[in-house]
Amino acid sequence: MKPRVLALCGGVGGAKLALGLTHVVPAEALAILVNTGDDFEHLGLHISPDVDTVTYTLGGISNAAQGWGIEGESWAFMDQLRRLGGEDWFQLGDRDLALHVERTRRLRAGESLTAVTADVSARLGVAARILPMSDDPIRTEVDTDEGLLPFQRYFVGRRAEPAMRAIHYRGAETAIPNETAMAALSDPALEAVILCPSNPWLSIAPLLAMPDLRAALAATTAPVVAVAPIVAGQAIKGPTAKLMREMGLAVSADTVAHYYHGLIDGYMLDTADAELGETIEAQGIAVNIGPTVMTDLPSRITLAERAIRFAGTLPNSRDAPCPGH
Ligand code: FO1
Repeated sequence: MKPRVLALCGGVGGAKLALGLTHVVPAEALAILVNTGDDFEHLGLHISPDVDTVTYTLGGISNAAQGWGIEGESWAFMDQLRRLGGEDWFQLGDRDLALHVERTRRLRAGESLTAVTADVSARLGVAARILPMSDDPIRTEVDTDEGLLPFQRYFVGRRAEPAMRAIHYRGAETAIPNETAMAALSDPALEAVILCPSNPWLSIAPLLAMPDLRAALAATTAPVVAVAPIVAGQAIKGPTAKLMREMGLAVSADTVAHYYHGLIDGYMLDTADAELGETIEAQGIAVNIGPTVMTDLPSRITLAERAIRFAGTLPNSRDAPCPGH
């Protein structure tokens, strides 16, 4: 069945709303397009952190407090690796390691990341479709005052401390976007596209860096709704606010709305930012104001319900000339 709702997301923040959506949209009607720009080869293994975070979260086995990896993990592999002088800057739990080993074997045997992800997520009890954004390699690299860093070296290795100068999405220009997502975006029956509250520049931008996907998003007849990842000038988690400061951008929810301008019909603002509503509406983007901070499963489900309901009230107004321009 073609998806009726398509969610675009990265890791932790996105996975929370994706989980909420699985309680609101029937599994066979929901597809989640996930960032693979964080993927990398490590210890000879192909690791897909955002795909795995979404898979574990929807499979109900994620370490919610940590935001990544599996709950109740054991660390015998890492302990022994350290004793052997192996690279221990990136923590791989024993159960998580099994996925990286098996996925790497299957990729080397010629299977696509999409096919492996579909099988793995089904085996872990996930009914919704988890779609890697492309089977072609896209690698986020962060140009910093310490030089050019592959994403995980920046994010985990250096704890996102170096000052960011620029972000590159290597390979995005030529990567072929996931075909299920592309078909959904051109399907008149698609009811909503939800941009989850992941880091726009690190987790959503790699998706938008694929020209065909960006064009399909801009052209879709479905209403596109983004959920603000910034509340009252703060990022919920991760380096979003720091990156915005390093880009000389105001750390505010309306900065993100502007970044998505031309791609979104609606924007969900937290009540703390209600006063920003008017400036965002002046950009031709409808605004929905209410709690957007997800602290537990009920709040994720409520936000997902509101996002779908809000999308249902929106015409696809992107074609209309923006008032005031
Ligand atoms: N994040 C960390 O801060 N430290 C880690 O050691 C770490 C290991 C790890 C292993 C598997 C995985 O799927 C994710 C992991 N992450 C770790 C999180 C990961 O770097 C981020 O979730 C994404 O790349 C950014 O969204």
